[in-house]
Amino acid sequence: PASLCGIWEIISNTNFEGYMTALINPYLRKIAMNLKLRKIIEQHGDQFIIKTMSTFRNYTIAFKVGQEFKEFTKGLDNRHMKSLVRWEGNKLVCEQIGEKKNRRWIHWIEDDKLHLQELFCEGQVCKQVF
Ligand code: RET
Repeated sequence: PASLCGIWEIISNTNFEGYMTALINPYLRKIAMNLKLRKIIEQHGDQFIIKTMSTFRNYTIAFKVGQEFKEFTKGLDNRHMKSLVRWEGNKLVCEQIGEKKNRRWIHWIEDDKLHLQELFCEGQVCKQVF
């Protein structure tokens, strides 16, 4: 599998507001809009720890590719999901099954940058580059 290891600083964030509109209240949204996000990815084979860091709050997930895990988006939208990550070529794809339809994210490396695309059912697509 590809390596996504590293400390990644955000360089662009497209339609983060749209994505958050589907998930959280306007108050939290306003705070989140102004955060400079950083991803810290630790990877040993198919075992991952992904930390989304900010001065306001951090969000961490740990999983093994191909193994369903219970995800609770603590401090984000506080929802419970069953999540499953798998490789699609060199892309890391996560399906998040829960209250929100078509919730998923995709990670990949391109031109030495970390791309993160988070999709949403209501047609919202947020695209972040680190
Ligand atoms: C923070 C701060 C509080 C408000 C919001 C946040 C958003 C976090 C997001 C994390 C996504 C993580 C993913 C990890 C997968 O590798 C920073 C917790 C809204 C959107 C997709």
